[in-house]
Amino acid sequence: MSQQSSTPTYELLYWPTIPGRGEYIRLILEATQTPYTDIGNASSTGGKEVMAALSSDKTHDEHGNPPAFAPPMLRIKNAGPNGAPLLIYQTPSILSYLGGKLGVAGDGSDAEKHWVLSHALTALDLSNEAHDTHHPVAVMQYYEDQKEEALKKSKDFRESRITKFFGFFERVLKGNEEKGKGKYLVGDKLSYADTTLWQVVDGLKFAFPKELAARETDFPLLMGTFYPALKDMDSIKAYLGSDRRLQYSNGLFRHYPELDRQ
Ligand SMILES: N[C@@H](CCC(=O)N[C@@H](CS)C(=O)NCC(=O)O)C(=O)O
Repeated sequence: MSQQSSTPTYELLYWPTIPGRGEYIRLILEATQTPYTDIGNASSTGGKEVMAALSSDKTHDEHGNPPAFAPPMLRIKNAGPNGAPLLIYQTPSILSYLGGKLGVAGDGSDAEKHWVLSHALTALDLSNEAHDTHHPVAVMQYYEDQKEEALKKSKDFRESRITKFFGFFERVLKGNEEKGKGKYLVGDKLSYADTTLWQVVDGLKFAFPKELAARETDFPLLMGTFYPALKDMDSIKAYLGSDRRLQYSNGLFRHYPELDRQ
């Protein structure tokens, strides 16, 4: 699916139909109204194209890019050596690349650039821990085969990890309140750390609705200012209302009622 019919510079390669970690990339492209093609969802053969880019037996692709371990990947036209397409992977590597190109990595200073990266990495740590609540033992096995461990993992995640991470981000927002007004983690404008944290909070609201509702007022800046403000930003609001925003299902953020607060 793409925002326009001409061929955009940026191509997202991610599994079709689920938001997953691809969503961290989509959100910053959408927030900045940057045209892109979501290869996995753009056609019925998109999934195969994503798979082909991951082909495990190659040492390089036809343009000289080294192999990518896992999606999301970003392909950028003419950005590689000798004008070849550049292929990069790892969510934070892609975000950091786009952050610099799209002006959403702070004010251009080294300080803000690295604060943005650090906060985005911390939000992605929380995202990884959320994934581990339903797959605490083996990534490639079914949830049903690790349910007992998932119950224990989720209890600890809900009671100590969500609170620790949310408490941390509340403190960051508070420390930056003069410039960021509770809406931005760094400085006085949107960065990819904000969109990444927003997506983690939104995913957790889907996965653990009771837990998040119970904790809503414990983090007034994060839940009362930051979360609704980003959701209400014109570009993000338009995106969230479009069919490009995929529904949560059996991906990174999953809703199993038994793992939520009882
Ligand atoms: N740290 C990587 C994790 C990538 C990852 O786990 N991707 C998932 C989809 S969201 C996948 O398909 N992984 C395959 C695997 O790990 O074997 C990132 O943030 O990009």
